[in-house]
Amino acid sequence: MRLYDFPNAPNPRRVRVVAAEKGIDLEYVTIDMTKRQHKTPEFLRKNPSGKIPVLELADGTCIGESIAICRYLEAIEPTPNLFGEDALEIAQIEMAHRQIELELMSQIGTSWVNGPIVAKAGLVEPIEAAKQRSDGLTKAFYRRMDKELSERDYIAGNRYSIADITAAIAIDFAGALVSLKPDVELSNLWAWHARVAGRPGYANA
Ligand SMILES: N[C@@H](CCC(=O)N[C@@H](CS)C(=O)NCC(=O)O)C(=O)O
Repeated sequence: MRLYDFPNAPNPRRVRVVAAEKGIDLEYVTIDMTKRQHKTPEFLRKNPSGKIPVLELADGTCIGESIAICRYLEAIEPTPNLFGEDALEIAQIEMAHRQIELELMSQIGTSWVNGPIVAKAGLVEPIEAAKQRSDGLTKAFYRRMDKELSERDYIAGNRYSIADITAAIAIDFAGALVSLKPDVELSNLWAWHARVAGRPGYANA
């Protein structure tokens, strides 16, 4: 299986981490986003959204959307389980993960799109007010995480799941490229981050 990927992009990284956790070997093909290779007619045939990641199977079937790909990997290699084992746990992980995607990752994405790096590339006219708002919502979500992580070791309960993978990758991206590193005083958040970052599957992907 081939993964269309780009090194600093957070969404393909989610797939790389899930594959590493499960010991699944993928062939990585770099799509250079700085050269707009994700918008070529050839790539748009693989994913009409013009976004990475895309997983291409041996018969040429293409799957877009990082979580659709991660769910495919979970179905072909169920161990370790990352999306929940029983009805309640599946629902709890889904709830926590949806909130991380919609209330944290998407806010970081808004700050990124309206920030200086994208503006310099001349792709989007930045809206400063949108950035101010999403910066504030991101920082408020960090404080919420810090409070919740004082009561449990992982985002969705007491074990590692896809919610931790998405949250840690979003935070790494926010710190490295969006000037939204969580404050050092958020000690529960940082202790959780160290637990996640210390996993070989996370660190090496
Ligand atoms: N919901 C999609 C989002 C994919 C996405 O936004 N990928 C970024 C890279 S991290 C991208 O390709 N951006 C290019 C664009 O939006 O034009 C997923 O989870 O795969």
